[in-house]
Amino acid sequence: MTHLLLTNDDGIEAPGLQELLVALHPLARVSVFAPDHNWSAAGHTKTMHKPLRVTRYPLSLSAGVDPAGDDEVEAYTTTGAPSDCVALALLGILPEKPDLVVSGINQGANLGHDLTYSGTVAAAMEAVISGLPGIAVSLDSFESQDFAFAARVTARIVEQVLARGLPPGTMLNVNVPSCPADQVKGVAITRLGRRLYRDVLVERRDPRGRPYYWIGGEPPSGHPDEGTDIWAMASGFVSVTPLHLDMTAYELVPELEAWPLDDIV
Ligand SMILES: [Mn+2]
Repeated sequence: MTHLLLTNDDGIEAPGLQELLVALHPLARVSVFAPDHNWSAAGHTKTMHKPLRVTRYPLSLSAGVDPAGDDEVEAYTTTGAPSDCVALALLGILPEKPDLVVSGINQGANLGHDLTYSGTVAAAMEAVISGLPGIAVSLDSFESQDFAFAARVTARIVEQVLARGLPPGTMLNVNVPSCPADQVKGVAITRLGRRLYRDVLVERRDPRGRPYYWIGGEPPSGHPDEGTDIWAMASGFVSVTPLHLDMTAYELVPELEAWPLDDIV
């Protein structure tokens, strides 16, 4: 039977994970391995300098709606980051290796340069590094708790990935607009856009008068270049961006080969 590993970066109690669990359950056996607290913007972490705890977590399809329901799923929570969750699961805590790793549904879009910060995307990248396909899914809202449409979209994409596979070393980054489902224009296959961050330095004083800092400011905006993930969110499309982990700037290789560095050795 097909086996999915579900994780996220908002933590195992997040409503986006619960909604996705319910949507994916009819497609496959689903195991959950998610952090015990919110790791948003934790990026790709490999915890090396402290031990990681793993505990079984009582997660069920009915999520407390039916306390007597016998619908508990195999779920684990850890003190580690989202990428640690995937590593721990695949290194042997899950008795059977999954066929696909799905991360989400994140509260807040992951677009353009966000991918370098995102714990949601990092978990899918960890799957790719381990030789499995990965899908990261985010809802373009920091407030809306309505993950139903995003969960349905993800189930459809998961079906396609299970049927067709993804080439080795690749993953999908999915973002879903948070407008009502009947206003979504369709699915756009996109490239990464360019984020515009509006971070500001916020200085405060501790009780002993010493300064400390927050990275504050407004949520990021972005350049809505047509065909990008940022454009898709601005235009009401579901965005599906195929990614690989090869970050080489191939166009720069010939230029750098022309640099006069031959006399170094
Ligand atoms: Mn998050």
